[in-house]
Amino acid sequence: MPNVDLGQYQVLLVDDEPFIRQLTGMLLKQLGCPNILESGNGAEALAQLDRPGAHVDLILSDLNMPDMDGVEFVRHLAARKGCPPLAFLSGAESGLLRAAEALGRAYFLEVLGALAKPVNKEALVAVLGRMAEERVPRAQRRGVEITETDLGRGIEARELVFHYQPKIEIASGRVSGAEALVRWQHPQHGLLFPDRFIAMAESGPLIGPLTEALVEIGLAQVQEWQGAGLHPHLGINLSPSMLSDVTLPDRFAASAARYGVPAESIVFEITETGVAREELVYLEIVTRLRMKGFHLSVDDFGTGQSSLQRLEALPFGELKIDRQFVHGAAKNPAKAAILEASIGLARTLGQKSVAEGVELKEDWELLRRLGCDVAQGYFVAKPMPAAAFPDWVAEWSARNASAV
Ligand code: G
Ligand code: G
Ligand code: MN
Repeated sequence: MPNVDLGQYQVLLVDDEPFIRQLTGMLLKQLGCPNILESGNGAEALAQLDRPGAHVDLILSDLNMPDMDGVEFVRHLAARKGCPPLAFLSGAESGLLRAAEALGRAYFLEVLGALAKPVNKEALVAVLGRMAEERVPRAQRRGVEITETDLGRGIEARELVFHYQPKIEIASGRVSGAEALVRWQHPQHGLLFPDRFIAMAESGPLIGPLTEALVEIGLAQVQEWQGAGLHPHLGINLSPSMLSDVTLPDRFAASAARYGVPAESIVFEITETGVAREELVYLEIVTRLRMKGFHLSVDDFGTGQSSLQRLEALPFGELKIDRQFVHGAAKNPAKAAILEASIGLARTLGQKSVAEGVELKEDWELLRRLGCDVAQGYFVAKPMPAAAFPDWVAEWSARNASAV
């Protein structure tokens, strides 16, 4: 169990069967999570959420309920501001649970998973764990209103930092790179995660300055590492909305030259949704990024709508398989099949396969058997501040050397 203090979380349980609410509530209490609200259907749950002063950190909701079922409930939740993360409970077939998950995600809700009823402890722990990561407890950041002006100020004041998560070559155990994940060290609100500000930036005028600032932070970091004899590739995320400015490749190349960092050290991770975009401008930008020597990676592969034909046509050298196909694959034949097919596809296209979200040893072993090239996830390490990275690499390398 990750280090979360569940005692301060408030959970809303939505199910029409009192027995299921009782059983699930009992398990939650056993896991150290005593603050539970209950509702018998979606309408009641919405009323609970609307009560003045009410706060909920996690919603566990049934799908099949009288009056307002789980699907309608999701639609209402999506229309609200600041909806807490949710997970579904259902006796329904697993295909239906997956469809409900997909629907929630399509509405941009944070869907943590689906639990078959009766809920077992292991599955519940997994959902609670997903809520945790190393995030600031939601209780501490509730009610924080982030504005564009504030973000603009934060960028200027250099309050954005990267945390770095190692990427490991599975066959050799070597550290092949790191992914840069942005955090905002906010003077009043503490450490803020990208879900709080990236989307806002993407839809407004800050997208340009933000992209520029992040690439500079990454380049400065690589320069520092190279000075210290470290040569990991650095993965930098680019949102599709950042790829509409044709001068980007030239500007990135000029920045890299200024820092004395070879373009080959940078891997731009671009989500598959972006890869699928038809615009010529997009095509031009990714092609020219590659021409300048930067590497390109298809992020979250398997969740977007890119066609296989386009994947073949674009100059991507790396396929990052989305964690939903990685986590638990060793025990889930459907996931394992998708994983195997994705790794095979990458190999056929001459691309490197990277599995993200590797949390379990058994999934790591499966990836090794399937011939996946690189793994990233909590099983190896969580994202860490820049200052911790060199020591971590030294420790990992020493442990790895003594293991072979
Ligand atoms: O750890 P995590 O919460 O950092 O990241 C959540 C998501 O936010 C990632 O999947 C990634 O898509 C996005 N993200 C993280 N860092 C960056 C960044 O520097 N730039 C962009 N555009 N997206 C990022
Ligand atoms: O979409 P993007 O690939 O850029 O995703 C990176 C996100 O995944 C970050 O939010 C990061 O913190 C998170 N992450 C990294 N490793 C794991 C893991 O093992 N499990 C889970 N649940 N999330 C992870
Ligand atoms: Mn990424």
